[in-house]
Amino acid sequence: MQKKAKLILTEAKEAFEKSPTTKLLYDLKVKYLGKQGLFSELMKGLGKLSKEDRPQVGKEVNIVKNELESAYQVRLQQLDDLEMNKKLQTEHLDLTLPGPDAPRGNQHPLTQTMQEIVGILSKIGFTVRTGPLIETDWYNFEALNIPKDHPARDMQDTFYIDDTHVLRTHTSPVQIHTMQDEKPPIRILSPGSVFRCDADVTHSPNFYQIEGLLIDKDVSMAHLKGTISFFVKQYFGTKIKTRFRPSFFPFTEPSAEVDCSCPQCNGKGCRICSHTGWIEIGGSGLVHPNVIKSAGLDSDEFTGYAFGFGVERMAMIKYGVDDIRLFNENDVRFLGQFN
Ligand code: FA5
Repeated sequence: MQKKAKLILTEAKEAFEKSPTTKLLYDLKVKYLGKQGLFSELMKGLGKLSKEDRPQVGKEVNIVKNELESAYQVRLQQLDDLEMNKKLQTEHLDLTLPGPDAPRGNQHPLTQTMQEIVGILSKIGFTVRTGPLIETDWYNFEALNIPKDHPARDMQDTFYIDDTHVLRTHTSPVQIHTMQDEKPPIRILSPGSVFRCDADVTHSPNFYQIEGLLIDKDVSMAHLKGTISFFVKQYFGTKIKTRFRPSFFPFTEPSAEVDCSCPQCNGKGCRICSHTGWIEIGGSGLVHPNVIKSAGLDSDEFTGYAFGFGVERMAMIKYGVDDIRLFNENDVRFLGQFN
């Protein structure tokens, strides 16, 4: 048996030496050292030997097998080196080629929309002011001329925190904070998160509004209309028209809903504008004297206008997005389109 083992070793070593590639060398390894290879076959013969001879013969055959395994490793290393050298001689690495581009992130479309709106209105003197997300009932409602039990409270489904605190339902309370803190003339914008118990494809329970407030002397609807028409043309394009529809907000008098002609169909009527040619973007009006008084200013001396736009609504109209939930799903295939 030992003799046979040595014969296999000699034959295999010769075959390993002659093998020109690592692939063929591996095939030889299987032939000689594999589970069903020649050595395994030989080992089966151990069982036929006497108990006394078996350990010694087994030991010697194993030594031969180990020698064959190291012969394989030596040849493998030689072939690996040869193949690598050949590659290095024939293939060239061009270190001057640019690497693959790292994927670039971009700002969230709502952040971009808010920055764009602020950018436009800051050109005509508006500055940014923020307010708390948790408001007292007084700031969110009463100071804005919405007393308790007033039916107007039903216009906004409110998340109450306790009897006197709410998640603000609109950015209008910032009007009060600003009038309390600053002296007229006041010209501010307030972008931020608001909350309402409201959810469908165009309504979200947590969305963004941008509030505008101007307080000065002798402010009229003409000033409001001029500002909003300027803004709409800057944001959507010069072809877009603005329409003011009489409406009701307790904190403005008179009040008007602001519509713009649909930028997707240029006012012809499409799915985005429910085939009316017009889309509502927000509410507006002249600040109610009661609101000016609540904030501690003299309503005989000062007048003002205010408006509040839905930021998601503005982005949806401009980019033709038909489902508000897309903004919060964090799908990079959607968000990456606003690069
Ligand atoms: C208000 O919130 C008033 N505070 C706006 C205002 C400010 C009027 C100053 C007068 C003076 P309204 O509830 O209509 O109004 O909301 C304003 C805009 O927010 C809507 O036109 C719409 O664009 C957007 N909006 C309202 N509810 C949702 C919602 N659930 N999801 C997304 N956008 C909404």
